[in-house]
Amino acid sequence: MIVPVDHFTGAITLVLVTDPRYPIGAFVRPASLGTEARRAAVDAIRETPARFRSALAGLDERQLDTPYRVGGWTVRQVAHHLPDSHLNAYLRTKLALTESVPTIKPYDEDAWARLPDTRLPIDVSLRLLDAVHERWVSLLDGLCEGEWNRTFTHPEVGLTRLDQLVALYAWHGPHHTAHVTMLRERMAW
Ligand code: NI
Repeated sequence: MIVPVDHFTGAITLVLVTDPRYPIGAFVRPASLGTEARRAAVDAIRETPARFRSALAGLDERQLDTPYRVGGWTVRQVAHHLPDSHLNAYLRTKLALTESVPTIKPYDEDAWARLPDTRLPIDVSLRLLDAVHERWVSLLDGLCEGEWNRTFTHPEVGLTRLDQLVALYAWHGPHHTAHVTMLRERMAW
C-alpha cells in the first residue's frame, strides 16, 4: 500500500500500487526542493511534450477514443487534458511571480474534459503543449534563487511554493504519459 496525495486536492486515500489510476505512484508533495531536485523537476517538465507525443504516436481514431482504464478518460481526453492542466500551471507560475501571494482559480478538470474542444484531433493539443512548455520552461530557467520562494494560495490546498508546483508537474506529465503507455502495453498496440 502507498499513501497518495490526490493531485492538488490534497486528499489522502489508501490505494494499491497496482491502481491503474496511478501507474507511476501518486504525487507526494515535498515541503520544498533543493537546487538539484528542482533542476531535475524542470528537466522533467522540459521533456514532457516530446515524451507524451511519442507515447501517442501512431494511435488510430478508435484507439484514441478508448478509455485508458475502465471508467477513466479516453486517450483523447487525456491528450487534451495535458495542455488544459499545464496552461493553468503556467498561469499560476506567472501570477505567483507578479502578484503578492495571489489566490488562484481551481477548475473542474472532469468537466473541462467533456467540453466540445476535447473531441478535436489530438495534434492541436500536442502543439499547444509544445508551445506552453517552451514559454513555461524558459520562464523557469530564468528564475533567480529568491523567486523560487514565491507562493500562491490554492483555495483547497493552501499556500503553495513555486518549487512545489514544479514538483507536481514533473510528476503530472509522466503520470498521464504512463496512462497511455500502460494501455498500449495491455492492448498490445
Ligand atoms: Ni491530470
